Amino acid sequence: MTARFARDGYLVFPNFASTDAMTRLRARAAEIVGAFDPASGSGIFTTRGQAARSDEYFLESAECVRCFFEEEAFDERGALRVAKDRAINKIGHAMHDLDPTFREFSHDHRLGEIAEAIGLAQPLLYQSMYIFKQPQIGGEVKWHQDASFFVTDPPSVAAFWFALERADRDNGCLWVQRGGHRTPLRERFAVRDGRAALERIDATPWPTLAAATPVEVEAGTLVVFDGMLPHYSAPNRSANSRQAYTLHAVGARARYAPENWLQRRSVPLRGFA
Ligand SMILES: O=C(O)CCC(=O)C(=O)O
Repeated sequence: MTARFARDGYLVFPNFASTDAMTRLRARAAEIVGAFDPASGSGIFTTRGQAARSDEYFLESAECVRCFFEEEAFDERGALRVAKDRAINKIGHAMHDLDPTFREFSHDHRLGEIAEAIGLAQPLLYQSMYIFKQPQIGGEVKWHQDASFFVTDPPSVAAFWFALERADRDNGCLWVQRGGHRTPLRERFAVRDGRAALERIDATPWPTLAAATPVEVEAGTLVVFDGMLPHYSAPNRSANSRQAYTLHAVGARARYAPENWLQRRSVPLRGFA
C-alpha cells in the first residue's frame, strides 16, 4: 500500500463506507440544506461589495457549517433557476467537528491507520466538505493541488475523499495526474489584507485530460490522495448527482502557514481518533 501511494500519489479503498453510514450522511446533508436560508447566504443577491462579502462568508466557514451555491444555479437576474436542494454546490468546512453525524463518520480509527501508513504523522483534521455535484449544473473543479490551500512546511496535507454515490465520467468523477504528486506546487491560495486569492507560483502546466486518469468508483469507495497530487473534476451535465464527502488532514508537526485561508481560532483541532 505504501509503495503504491508513493508511486501513484493516491490509493482507492472500495467498500470503505457502509450503506447505513452513507444514508446517515446524505440525510444529514439534506437537513442542513433544508435549514439553510439562501437570503442569509453569501451576498450573492447583491452587487455592491459582493466580492468582499462572499470572501467574509467563505473565510468564516473555517469554523462553522455553511452552504455554498453552484455558480450556474442563478439566472441573469440573480434568482435561483432550480430548487434550493438542487442549487447547493457544497457544505463546508467544519462539520467534522461541529455536527454529530459528520463527527462520528470523520473520527474513525481506520482513517488514522491509513494516515499513519501513508506517512502522515499526527494528522489534524482541518477541513470537511460535502460536495453535491448537482445534476446538470454541477460545476467543474479546475485542476489543482490541495497543498495550495494548506501550505505547510514540510508539505503534509492529505485528502480523504468518500464517494457517496457512484462517480463516473458521465457525472463528473475525479481525474488525477497519476504520479503527479512529484511535480511542483503550481499555485498558492493566500489571504492577504482580508482578501483571498489564488497566486501562481510555478509555471509547470496542468495535465491534459488525455494524460490523466479517471477515478471511476462505486458509492462507499474512499480515495486517499497526496496533497501535491493534481486532480480535476468535469462539470456534471448528467441527470444524476455525484455526492461526495471529503476530509483534509495536515501533520501537526509541520508549520502551518498563517496566510492559509483556513485558520482555527476557536474550534480546537482534532485527529482521527
Ligand atoms: O469532488 C470533486 O469534484 C473535487 C474535490 C476536490 O478537488 C477536493 O476536495 O480537493
